[in-house]
Amino acid sequence: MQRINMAAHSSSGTGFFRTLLSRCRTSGPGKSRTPGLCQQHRCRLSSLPPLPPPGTWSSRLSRLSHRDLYRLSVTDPDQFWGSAATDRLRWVKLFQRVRDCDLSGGKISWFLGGKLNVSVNCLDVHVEKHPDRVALIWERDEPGTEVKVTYRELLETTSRLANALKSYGIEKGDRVAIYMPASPLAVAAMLACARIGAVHTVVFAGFSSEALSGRIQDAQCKAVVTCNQGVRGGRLIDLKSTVDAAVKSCPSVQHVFVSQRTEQPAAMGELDVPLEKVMSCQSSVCPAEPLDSEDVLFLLYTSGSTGKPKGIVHTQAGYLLYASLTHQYVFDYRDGDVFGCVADVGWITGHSYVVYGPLCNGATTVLFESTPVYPNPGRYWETVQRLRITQFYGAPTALRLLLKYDESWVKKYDRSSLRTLGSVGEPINHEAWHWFHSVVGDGRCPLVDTWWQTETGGVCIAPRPAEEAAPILPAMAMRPFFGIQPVVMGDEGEPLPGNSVSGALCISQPWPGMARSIYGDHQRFVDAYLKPYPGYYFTGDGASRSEDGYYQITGRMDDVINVSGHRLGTAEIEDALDEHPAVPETAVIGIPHDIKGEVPFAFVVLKEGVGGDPPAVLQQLRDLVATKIAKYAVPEHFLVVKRLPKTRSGKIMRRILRKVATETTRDLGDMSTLDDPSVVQEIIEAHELYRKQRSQEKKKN
Ligand code: 7RM
Repeated sequence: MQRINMAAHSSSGTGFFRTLLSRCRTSGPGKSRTPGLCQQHRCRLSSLPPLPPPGTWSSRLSRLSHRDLYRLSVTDPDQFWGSAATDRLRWVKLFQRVRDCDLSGGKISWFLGGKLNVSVNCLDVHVEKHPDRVALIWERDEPGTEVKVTYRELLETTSRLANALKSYGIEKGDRVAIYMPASPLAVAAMLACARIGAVHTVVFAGFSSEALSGRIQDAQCKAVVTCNQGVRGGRLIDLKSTVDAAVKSCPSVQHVFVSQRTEQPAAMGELDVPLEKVMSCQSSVCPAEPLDSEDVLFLLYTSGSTGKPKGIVHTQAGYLLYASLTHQYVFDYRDGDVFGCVADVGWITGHSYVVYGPLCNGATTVLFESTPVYPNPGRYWETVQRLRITQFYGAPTALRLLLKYDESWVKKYDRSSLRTLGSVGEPINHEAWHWFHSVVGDGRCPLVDTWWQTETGGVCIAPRPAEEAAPILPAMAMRPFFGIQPVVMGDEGEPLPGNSVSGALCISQPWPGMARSIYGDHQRFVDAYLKPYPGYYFTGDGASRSEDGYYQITGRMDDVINVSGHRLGTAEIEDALDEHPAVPETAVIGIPHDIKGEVPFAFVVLKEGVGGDPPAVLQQLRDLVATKIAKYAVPEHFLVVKRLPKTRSGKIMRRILRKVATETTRDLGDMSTLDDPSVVQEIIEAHELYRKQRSQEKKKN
C-alpha cells in the first residue's frame, strides 16, 4: 500500500499570509464596515506585523513577551491562530479562512477549507525526524515493569489497528467506543480512529455496563474496542464481561475488538474479534484519510445538570492546535522532556495531555495504569525517579490523600528531574498546594493550577501563560491562556468591569479548542452554554477576579458536583435512585469531603410500609447507583426523610438541604417561597439523629 506523503502537501506560513493579505487588499478597506478591518477575514489591514518566515512560530514567539503574545491573541485572533495553525500543524490542504464563529447563533468553525489528519500530526511527522524517540512510557500497575513505545512502533501499531477496523467495515464518520484503561493499545485505538476518520468515544473503564450502554446507544457506535481485564492496584477488573452486558442492549454494535491485557482468556462470542490476532495479519502501513478541519475527531460524554450525560463534540484542527499549544506553554514543555500526566485516558485530561497535546509536540508521554497508593503512597514519586519525569500533572484529590502520609514517602525518591507541577479537576486547597509545591517540588518548581473543562478542549486559565514575570500565588493566581477572554457576569447578566468582582464565569471570544456541539442535540449545546449569556460561552462555574486581576474559580453554579476530580450530575444519581420501587423521591447534593473534594449526600423519601427495613433498602440503593453509573458515584450519606423542602411551584430547595447536610442551619436564608416551612425542622432533626448514630458507629469501630 502506498502511504500519502503528507509533507509534499504542506504549505508554508509565508504563503498563507501572502494569500490572505492579497485577498484582503482586493476586497479593500473601503468595503469594510469597520475602518481598517476586512469584513471577510476580520483581519487588520494596516497593522499586520512583518510576515514570519515559515516554520518559525516558536522562534518568533520566543522573542515576544507573554504579555505581547496574549495581547496579539485577543486583539488579532486571525493573525495569532492563523499563524499558529500554519506553522504548527501539517496540512494536506491549507485552510482559507481562520474562523467563522457566531456565539449567539451557535456556529463555531475554525480553519475552514483546510484538510489534515490528526494521526499524521501526532505520529508520521515525528517518525520522519526521530523514529526511535520514545512516544509512550506505559507505567504499568506493577512498579518497574514499564514498557516503552517509540514513535515508529506507535505508528505501526496504529496503522495495523486502523487497517483492522477498516477490514471490519469501520469507515469515516462511524463511531467507535473505546472501553480500556490507559495503555498503548488504547492510544493506538484513538489514533487509528483519527487515521481513518472514525469518531472515537472513550468511556472511562470504571463506568458500569449500563453507563457504557447508554453512551454507546447515544452515539450509535458501530464497534467497541476493549480488553479482557484491567489491572489496577494489584487487582484484576473484568472489563470484557461489562462490555458483554452493555452491548446486549446496543443493536448498533457490529463488532467488539478484544485485546488481551492479561493471560486470562476472555469468553469470545459472536461479535467478538481477537484484536492482537487480527492486527498481526494487517499491514503496518495505513494511508491517512485527509479530513476537513471541522470533521468530528471524538465525542466525550460528560455530566451536566440533567440526568443524561452530554456527548461533547470536538473536531480536528482547532482541538489539536489548542491541545498542543497549551501543552507546550502551560507546562513549559521542551524537547527531551518526559511528560507525566497521571489522568486516565477516559477523561478529557487524558485526551488532551496524555495523548493529543504531547504527541502532537513529539513528546514522551507517560501512561499511568496504577493508583497513587499502590504498592505504597510513594508510588508517584518512585515513578518520577525511575522515569525521570519532568512535568507531573495530577488531581488535588490524590494530593490530599498522599499528604496524610509521612513526608518520607516523597523525600526518599529523587525528584530532581521535575521542572513543572500541575493540578487539574477541582480547586486546589492551600494545604494541598503547599504540600505539592514545597514537599514534592522542594519549592523550586512552578505549580500550575489549570482551570478548564471537557468543553474547553484544553487549559483556559492557568497561572503563568499570560505573563512570564507574574508571580505564582498559592492556589489562585490564574491568568487566561492565549486567545481566552474571561468575563465575570453579575446577577443581571451584565459583565462586571474592573477588579475585585465575582460572579458567573463566561468567555467572550471563541477559541479553536472549544467544543462545537453536543452529539445529536445541537440545541441542547446552545441552551446550556450559549443562551444563558447571549454572545458568550458560559462555563457553569463561578469565579472571582482579584484586586490584582487574577482569576479564582469558586466552583460550579449548577447541580454538577466533583467527586475525586470526576464530574457528576446530581440528577444522574437521583435518576438511578428513583428506579427503586420503594423510593418515590430523592434529592442529591454535594458536600465537602477532605480527600475527595466533594461527596454525594442523598436525601431519600421511602414509601410507607416498604420502609420497614431501611438498611436493606439503602444497600439496594447503593448497588443501584454502582450498577447504573459507577462505584465512585455512590452517595457517602443517605438520610431518610419524610418529605423534601419544596417551593410552592414544586421545586426542591437544594440550598436548604445543603445547609442541613453541612450543619450550617443557623442562617437558612429566605424561606418565603417554601410551601411548608415545617419540613425544615423535620429534616434538621432527622439529620441530628443520623449524625449521632454515625459518630456512635465510628466509636465502635
Ligand atoms: C479538566 C476537567 C470541569 C469542571 C470545571 C470546574 C472543575 C477543573 C479546575 C476546576 C477549580 C481548577 N474537565 N475544575 N479544573 N475547578 N480549579 N483548576 O476537569 O469537564 O471533567 O470538569 O471541573 O468546575 O467546570 S471536566
